[in-house]
Amino acid sequence: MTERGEFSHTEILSQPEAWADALDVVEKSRDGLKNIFDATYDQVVFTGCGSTHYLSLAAAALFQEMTGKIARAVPGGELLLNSEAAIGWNSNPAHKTLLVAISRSGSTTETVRAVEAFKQQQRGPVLTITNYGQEPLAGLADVPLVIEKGQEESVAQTRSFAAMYLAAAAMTMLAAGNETLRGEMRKLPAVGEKLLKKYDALARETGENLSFDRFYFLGGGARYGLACEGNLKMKEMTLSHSEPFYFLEFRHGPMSMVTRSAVVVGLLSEKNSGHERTLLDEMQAMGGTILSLGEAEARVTFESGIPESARNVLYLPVLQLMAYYRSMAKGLNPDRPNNLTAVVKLDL
Ligand code: F1P
Repeated sequence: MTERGEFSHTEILSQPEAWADALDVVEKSRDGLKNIFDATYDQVVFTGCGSTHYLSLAAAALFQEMTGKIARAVPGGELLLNSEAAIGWNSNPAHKTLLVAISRSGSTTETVRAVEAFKQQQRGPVLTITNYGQEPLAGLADVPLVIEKGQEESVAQTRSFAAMYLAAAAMTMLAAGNETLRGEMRKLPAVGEKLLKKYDALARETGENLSFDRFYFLGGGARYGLACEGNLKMKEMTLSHSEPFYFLEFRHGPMSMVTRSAVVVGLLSEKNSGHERTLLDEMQAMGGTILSLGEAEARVTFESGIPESARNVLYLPVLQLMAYYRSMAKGLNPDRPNNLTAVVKLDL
């Protein structure tokens, strides 16, 4: 019999191993991936549900930034039910779309059915990123990326998400022909280990402070999707009000919600940190508690020495730990969130 929260805690702390596995999987699949990326396609669509939709948001932004190709994220349910609005070009079969389907389980109904329809309509090649290679999704891919070390018992995704994100980021560097950055990513597991140890106390102190009743996660560019995931962890694991925003968007209304019981989490970039820090200072002046994360001069400081576009996974561990500690402090079980199952199966 496992203790309440034991799976989540173990999985969060062990995730650097899963990160290394993700990088190995991309390396082993590099020839198959290069064939796909060297072929012609007009756009890339990343799809997933829940956490893996948020992963898709982060991956699409990074892919677009690194390759210059049009890339976007579409939830699996939208790709299945509103494909014309989601990716268009039904009317012009000449346009090719590269579909990257992401799913921890590899069996979420919307994602699997959307990929089946995409293939049936012969819209283009399919890549998948998953943790369970025996489930349907992997079998639908031209090149399946299966990160077994990311498998987990907890319903809330933690190490699975970070590992799948790393695979997507490493695949992106391959597509961009940037082997230097893909090589730099090999340093990430060691930095992840360091962050999990160095900031465990901070994550615990913030997580266990139940005077906080609302959490806002701010991020820009490829960091916005990760801000969305931090928001979902807070909802799933702790049943707390939380919301993600693009950094500067927060001023345009939502900041009215900042009170002394609010935590504003800033996923600081390197190039825009001036604007971002100014906004966080304003929120602090309103009484909010600030938690900034970034490479330097932040409450959680990575000091990784890794270039910005290769290190975004580093925002995740402390945010996952904070949600875990809050869940435990509230007497909840982060392994089994309210009303949730590990996989959503529908009779569509
Ligand atoms: C997708 C998902 C998770 C969510 C919950 C239910 O699963 O919606 O994002 O946190 O666990 O399933 P998957 O397609 O990534 O397996």
